[in-house]
Amino acid sequence: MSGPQTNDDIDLVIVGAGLAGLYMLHSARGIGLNARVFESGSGVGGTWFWNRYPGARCDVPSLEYSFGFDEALQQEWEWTERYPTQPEILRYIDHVADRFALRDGITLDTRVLSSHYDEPTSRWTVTTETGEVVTARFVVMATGCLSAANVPKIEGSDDFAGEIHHTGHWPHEGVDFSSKRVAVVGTGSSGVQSIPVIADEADHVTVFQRTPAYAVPAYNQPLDPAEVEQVKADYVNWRTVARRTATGFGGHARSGEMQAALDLDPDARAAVYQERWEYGGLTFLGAFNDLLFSQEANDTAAEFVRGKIADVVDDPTVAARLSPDTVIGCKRMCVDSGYYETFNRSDVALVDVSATPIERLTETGVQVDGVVHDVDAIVFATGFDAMTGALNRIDIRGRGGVPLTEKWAAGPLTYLGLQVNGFPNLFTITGPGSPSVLANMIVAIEQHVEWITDLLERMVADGVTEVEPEPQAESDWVDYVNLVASITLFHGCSSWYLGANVPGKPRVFMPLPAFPEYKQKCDEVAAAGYEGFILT
Ligand code: NA7
Repeated sequence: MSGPQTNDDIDLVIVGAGLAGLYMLHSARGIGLNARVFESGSGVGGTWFWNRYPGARCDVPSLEYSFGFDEALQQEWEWTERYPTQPEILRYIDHVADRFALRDGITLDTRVLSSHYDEPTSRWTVTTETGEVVTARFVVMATGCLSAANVPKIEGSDDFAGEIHHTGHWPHEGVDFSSKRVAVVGTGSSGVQSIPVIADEADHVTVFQRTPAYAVPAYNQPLDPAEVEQVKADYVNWRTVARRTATGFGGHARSGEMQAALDLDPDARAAVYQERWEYGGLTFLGAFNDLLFSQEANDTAAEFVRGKIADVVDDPTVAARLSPDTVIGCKRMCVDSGYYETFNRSDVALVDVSATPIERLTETGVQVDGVVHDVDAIVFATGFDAMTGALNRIDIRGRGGVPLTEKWAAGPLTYLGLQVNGFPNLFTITGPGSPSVLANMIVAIEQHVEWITDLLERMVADGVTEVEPEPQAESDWVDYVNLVASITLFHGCSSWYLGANVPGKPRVFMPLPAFPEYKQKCDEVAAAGYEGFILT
C-alpha cells in the first residue's frame, strides 16, 4: 500500500468478524447502512477461527449455539453432534458469511490499531495496521469476550528449545505431538478439552495445574434425527424461551430452577445431582436455584463432584489433587470427555503449581520447585484477558482525546454493557456490564445486535447525530451490576469474570448474572425513548 487511504462514506465500522461482527454487518445492511468490517484473522469466525486446539468444542449444545434470527438458516443447517466441534462451528460461520453475502463487506488480515472520536465532525477515525484510515459515524466493537490471549510472562521463555503454543492461537496447520513429551499449563475448559486428546497422541503429558477444575461429562454423541426434527418444528418458540432463561438456553434449560438444594434431604438431593450428571453438561449447575447464592447449598454440589472424581481417578493422591475446594460454578464449569480418566494413564503426570508456581522455562523444560520437567513442547491453556482485553488493546479515544484505558483504569464502566459515557456512537457487543459470557453467547449477541440496530435506525430516521449514556445512568448501572454480583457466590474465587487471572488487572465483576432481567431492562430503556442515553 502506498500510503494511508481515507474513506468518508462509511456509516459504520465493525471491528471483528466473529459471530457478533457478522450478524451486526447483516443487520446494519438491513437498515440501509454502509458498514465495513475489519478482521485481524485471515478468515471469519473470531474465537472459533483461532481456537483450533485438539479437542476444541463448544460447551453449549449445537442446537442452542446457533443463530435464531433467520428461520431458513436454522432449518437448513444440519449439526451432527450434541456439542459442536470447532471445525463444525467454523463451517457454520463460513456458511452464514456466504448465505447472507457478507464477505464483500469484510476486510480480512487487518487489525484495527486505533479508533479516535473527532468532536467537530462527530465521526470516528479508525486506523488499521495495514495503513488504512477510514472515518465512520458509528463504531461497533465486536471484538469478543475471550479473544485476547493471556500468555503468562515466565522467566526463561526464550531459552526453551522446543515449540510453545497457546490454545487460543493454535497453528492452522495443526501440531504433531506424536513421540513428543508435552507440557500443558492450565486446566480451564481449553486444558480440560485438549489434555485427553493430546495424551492420546503424545508420548507423555505433564499437566501443570494451578487451580483444579470442576468438570461435568459431556456425553457427546451424534445428534438424534428425531430430536433435531422435534426442535426444528418448534425452533421459533425455542429461541423465544432462550431469551427468557438465565442461561440463554431454550430447550436444554431444563426444569429444576424452582427448587432449593437445602430443601431436600441428602438422598433426594444426591438423586437430582446424579440425574443431572447422567444428562451431562452445564445444566448440572441448574439442578437447584440456590447453588450460586448459598455456600451451604453450593458445598453439596461440590461434594458430589468431588465424589465423582474420587470414583474415576485410581490414585487417591492424584484424585485429591484434582479435586477443587472452591465454590462450584464460581469459575465457568468445564464440560469434559474423558478428562479425569486421563490421569489414570501411566504416561500422564500432574504437577501442582498452586503453592509453588512455575519458576522458569529452561532450555529443556518447565522448572517447578527446583525440578525441571523435561518436555519437547509446551501448550499454554492459560485463557484470556477476558471481556476488556481486546478493547484495551485498541487505542480507543473518546471526547477530549480521553483513552478508554484511562476511563477504565479502575475497571470497566458502561451503561448496559453497550456504551460508555464520553465515547459517543461507539458500541460494544456483549461488553462488560452485560450478561455476555454468563448466558449463551449467541443469544446474548443477537439481543445486542438487534438492540443496537433499532437504535441506529431510529437515530438515522430522527436525524440524531450522537448517542452516549448519561453519566448518572452509567454509574447507577455499574453499581447495579456490582450489587447483583455481590449477592451471588461469584466473588468466592479468582476467576476471569473478576479479572483475577491477569496480573495487575482491576478486580471488578464484569458480566451481569441476570439475562432475562437484563433483556427486559434493555427493552424498557428503548421503549422509554432510550432512557439514560443522551440523544443529540
Ligand atoms: P481459563 O478458563 O481462564 O483457564 C486458564 C487456566 O490456566 C486456569 O486453570 C488457570 O489457573 C491457568 N493459568 C493461567 N495462568 C497460569 C499460570 N501463570 N500458571 C499456571 N496456570 C495458569 O481459560 P480457557 O481457555 O481454558 O477457557 C476460557 C473459556 O473458554 C471458558 O471458560 C469457556 O467459556 C470457553 P487459575 O484458575 O487462574 O488458577
